[in-house]
Amino acid sequence: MPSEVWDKVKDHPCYSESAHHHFARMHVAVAPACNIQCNYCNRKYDCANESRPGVVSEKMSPEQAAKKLLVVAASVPQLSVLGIAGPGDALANPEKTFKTFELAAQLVPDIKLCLSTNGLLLPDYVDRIHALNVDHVTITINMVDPEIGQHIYPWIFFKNKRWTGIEASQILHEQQMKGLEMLTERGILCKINSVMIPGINDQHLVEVNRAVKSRGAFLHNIMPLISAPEHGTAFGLQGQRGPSAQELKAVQDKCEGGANVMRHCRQCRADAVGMLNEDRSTEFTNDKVDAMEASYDPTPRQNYRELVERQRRDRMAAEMLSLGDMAGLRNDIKILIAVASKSEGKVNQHFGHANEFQIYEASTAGAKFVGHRRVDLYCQGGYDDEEKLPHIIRAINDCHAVLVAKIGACPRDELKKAGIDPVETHAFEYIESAVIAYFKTYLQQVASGQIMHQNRGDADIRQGAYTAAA
Ligand code: CLF
Ligand code: SF4
Repeated sequence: MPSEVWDKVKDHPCYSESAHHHFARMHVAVAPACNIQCNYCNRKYDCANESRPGVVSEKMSPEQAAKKLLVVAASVPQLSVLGIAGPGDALANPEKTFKTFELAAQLVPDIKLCLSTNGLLLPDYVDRIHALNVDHVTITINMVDPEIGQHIYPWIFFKNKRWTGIEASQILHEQQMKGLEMLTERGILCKINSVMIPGINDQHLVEVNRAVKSRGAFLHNIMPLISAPEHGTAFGLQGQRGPSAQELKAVQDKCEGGANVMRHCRQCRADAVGMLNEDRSTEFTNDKVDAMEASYDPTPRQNYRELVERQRRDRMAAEMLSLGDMAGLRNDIKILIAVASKSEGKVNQHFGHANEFQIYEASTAGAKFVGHRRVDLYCQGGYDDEEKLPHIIRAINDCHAVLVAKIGACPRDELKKAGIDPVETHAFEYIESAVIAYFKTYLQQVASGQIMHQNRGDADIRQGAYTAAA
């Protein structure tokens, strides 16, 4: 990656997989209105592009958003990005969105500004986005063929008129492509979000990937449809299902070689605060922020960035070291390994405390991050919730092993029965080197005949994103 691009993404938890182990984002919900209807969104809830439907956010003014940024930056040194991702569309609320960015840049000059939009009004605002130094823009593009689009978008509102059917999708598509081209011409990094809807656009996403790559998109984030009936979305009510874990991975894999594929998106809320795998929004509600005082101090933030640079160097050195000695081992085997990690890119979480597992694909080429699986907590603070265990096992059912800092006897036995190896021996190691070390042992056991390699089945994707701790 060219160094000027790396400098832009290395601290952005969404644009760099490596950064998401170290850096946090916050969203401010200053944009309630929307100008289109997506069949996966229920307007009573947050924007499904960037948050789970079903979690109501507190809306706020640009001034409240700026104060919240100051407070969060003072107490969360990992914070590197301020995003506007709804709960409607950032550009359907342009004055509030741009005022918020102006205030943010004045108050916390080292914050990155990030905007997410459906793209309908993008061509009108690209120059303003550029002038404000917003150098990360996400466009949700679910199709490049209006025939397909008409099954996703029942209507749009454009130039004082409501459009429906194929005409609506044609306009949306043209605006999205034009907006993307205008952004990349100006050197703004663009990420494309696509919701994978089985039977509607799943196979078409490869074409979407090609189309956005040819227009300069930096990253393509393919996310599973969330469509539980209780969310009240059109798709949810029609019984439209989301993809399984292996279906999602297959489409992401097919897109490899085109625009870079993002696989670590957590489909967060429009008011999310914290690392991608957590939500601290309830610590920073409007009334709590009103009562707090804060001022901008760059020193702890700079110290934290230096610490991360040291950890990154260590992690890479450990990975390189572990990659030795692969010669002679079978290179036709790939396995998935689930990892419980809370921070720093290490195997450092107890099985029962994990609200997600990171999934790595191990092969003789190394350890590659391929996704994550959200789960309900097994340990409920003082007791274990046995009913959760079958769901957790189904979420990592396609994995051969799960690496954890620690695990109790009951889940260990159940995992073994399901054919998943629970492993504590790599506790507190960096993930990549731990995954490679486990895989080497696995291949050696296959070579010696101690075990027989078998492919695993599919796994479930849990509906819904993180909710804040109570
Ligand atoms: Fe927010 Fe989006 Fe910016 Fe990230 S989220 S506006 S690019 S700072 Fe990130 Fe959240 Fe996925 Fe979005 S994990 S939903 S991709
Ligand atoms: Fe909902 Fe976002 Fe689609 Fe608007 S763009 S309908 S808020 S998902």
